Amino acid sequence: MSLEKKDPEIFSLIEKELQRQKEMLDLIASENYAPKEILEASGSVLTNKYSEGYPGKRYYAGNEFIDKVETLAIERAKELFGMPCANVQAHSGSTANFEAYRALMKYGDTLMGLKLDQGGHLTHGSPVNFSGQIYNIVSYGVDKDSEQLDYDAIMEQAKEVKPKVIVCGYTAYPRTVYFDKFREIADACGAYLLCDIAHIAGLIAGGAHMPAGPYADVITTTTHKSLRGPRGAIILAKEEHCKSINKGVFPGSQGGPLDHITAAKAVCFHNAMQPEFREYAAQIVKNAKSLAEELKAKGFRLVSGGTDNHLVLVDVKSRGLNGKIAQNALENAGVVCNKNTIPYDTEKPFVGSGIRLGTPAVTTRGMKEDDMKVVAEVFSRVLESPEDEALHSKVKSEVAEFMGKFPIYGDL
Ligand code: DSN
Repeated sequence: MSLEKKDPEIFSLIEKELQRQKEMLDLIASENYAPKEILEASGSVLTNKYSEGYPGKRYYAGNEFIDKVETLAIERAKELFGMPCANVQAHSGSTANFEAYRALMKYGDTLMGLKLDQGGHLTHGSPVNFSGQIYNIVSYGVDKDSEQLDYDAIMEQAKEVKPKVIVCGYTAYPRTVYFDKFREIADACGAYLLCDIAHIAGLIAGGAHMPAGPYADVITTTTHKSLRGPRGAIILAKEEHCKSINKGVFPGSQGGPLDHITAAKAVCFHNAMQPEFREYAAQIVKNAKSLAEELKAKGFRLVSGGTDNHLVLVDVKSRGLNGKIAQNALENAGVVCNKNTIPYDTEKPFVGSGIRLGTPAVTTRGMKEDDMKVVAEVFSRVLESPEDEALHSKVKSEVAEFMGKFPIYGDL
């Protein structure tokens, strides 16, 4: 029996969500539209299987085909990111970081990551997260004037602190991450280098950002952001960490892997190896740069002055707003994005002085540089009148019409 007949309530909510996704302009830098083949694999009968363990060494029988699926995912991940070892069972980016830290550090060891309110992630040492509670955190920041990483200052700090692990890779940093410089820093203080490439994995896979593979000891990434795969994560590592990472994932912190998601990850890696994906990654960056220029032309101040990657961080405080007000007004006008702190923010994280915008999702829908003019115009119109509800609902209809030109999922 179909879902529609079995559970019409949930069916109808999924239908409504699909409609919302079709009509709204998604500028959330960490979101994307997984292609149909990814939905197909992740909605497959592989969800029925238990396969604790690894290919060839499972705790349950009946894993003949699951072994082949997981081996394919592992081999493709290694090839895509240029690392000798891959664990494709991590359920999420946060668990991947937890598992990677446990493989590299003892509890209480020192971890150096970027401050959360300057573009880091909760798992990079926030006091409200396990990372800030079980490791000794010494955070680094961005330079106050350039709002960019100051590699000399990080080097100095790292030499003094001597961390066991340095994390680089961010959630709200619009500039290139120079993994080679981080390698030098890690070598100078005897630290392991963990590159959390979740946001830019698709750019790296598509050749639009420098690779992390040649420099990292360990790489963690989600698979559903710019990489455009299923919701999940992987861990890549140098050979010497392979065993401890695998043991850390299973049995260290997880039980059975999600085999349907593993299959979808394998499909995602296959897609990311195709020439079209290189075009996609390049277009994400072109679109972000175009959006940045358009916003600047409309008088918005951008953190760090622009972008090198898929995201733009707009300082809305300089326009007399805060992130929360701006996010709500934009949502009412059919634009989904998120409030964000900006470096040296004086607002609380739930309010923030910034809005983070990203182009992976709109690029999947086929938008090009010229379309960013429309996006910037909508953004500007709404934020000029953040309390004008009549305007917001007018803009919402216009946005829905505009999005109709960039269909997703065709007949779905
Ligand atoms: N929640 C993700 C983001 O939006 O950047 C990070 O995990």
